[in-house]
Amino acid sequence: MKHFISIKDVADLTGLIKTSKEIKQNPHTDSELGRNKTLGLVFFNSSLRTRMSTTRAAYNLGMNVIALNVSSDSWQLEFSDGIRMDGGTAEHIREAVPVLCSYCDIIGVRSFPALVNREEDYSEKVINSFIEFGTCPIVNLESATLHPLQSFTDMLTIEEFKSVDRPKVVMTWAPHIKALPQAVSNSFLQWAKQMDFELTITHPEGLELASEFTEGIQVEYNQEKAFEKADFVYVKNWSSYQDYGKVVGQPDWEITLEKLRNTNEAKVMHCLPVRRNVVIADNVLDSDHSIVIPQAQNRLYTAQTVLKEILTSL
Ligand code: AN0
Ligand code: CP
Repeated sequence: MKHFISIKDVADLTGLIKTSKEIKQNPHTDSELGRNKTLGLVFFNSSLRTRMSTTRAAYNLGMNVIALNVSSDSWQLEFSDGIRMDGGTAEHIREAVPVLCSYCDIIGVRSFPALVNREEDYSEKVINSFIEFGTCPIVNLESATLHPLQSFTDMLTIEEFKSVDRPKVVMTWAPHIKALPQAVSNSFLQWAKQMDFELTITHPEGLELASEFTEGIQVEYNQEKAFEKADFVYVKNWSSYQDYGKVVGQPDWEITLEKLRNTNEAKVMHCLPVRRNVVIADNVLDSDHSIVIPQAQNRLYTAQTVLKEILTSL
């Protein structure tokens, strides 16, 4: 594996999931693989899971890790070409990335969308600049439109918790007070499509995601109907794609225990962080339905799998 940007960088998904299960059983088998190699983690936005799990994964492989919080620690970076840099930006991405690559063997990048200009966000300017100007492998730690480390984790988690060969997996929109990216949802669909799932999306009308991600997947606007016999309920808020970045209310779409009664004792998943009693009710998060903690724990093993794949092909 050269870069890890999306599912398109995965040649063998079944094999990748198998490797992550092996790493989970024996996380210290490859503790020499990354000896004298350094992972750089570049954060344009906040993180708890991605930062900690990727760091721990790198340590399990014997790597060194350096993290940079761009917004608070570093220079404000310029991405536009041919401009006179007499404003707020002090360093151009054309210098910053090659310099970072001269210190690091692999670089992970987290950069959320601005949620103002759809075309600009969906052009993936930030992560593509790291690929274009970098000389080392790049790992997507959640870009403007995709979060592949999360999705890989979600597939591993469903594989572990499923009780039937072909589970019914329902991805549901849920309310939130802020404008959130579509990245987790887009990416979940990209990965889930490759699995043997009965896959359904449910959301209020008008909250359709980009058709490139939803093509071929059943959309059910009635949440109650969508939940019938579900084995997994995957919960995520996203801001509007059509009316780009708009926050949609709909508090009645919150996931409550009552709503799970016609499911097949569904396991409830969420990438976290989750706002309690806005997105998911306490009585769900504190019940046996919730698998959000083992799901988050799996971030460690999938991150380690991706780093191992890249280290092996350096
Ligand atoms: C982010 C999102 O929705 O993409 C990160 C999730 C992993 N969530 C928030 O900003 C709350
Ligand atoms: N799920 C996830 O990526 O969490 P963080 O934003 O805390 O990294």
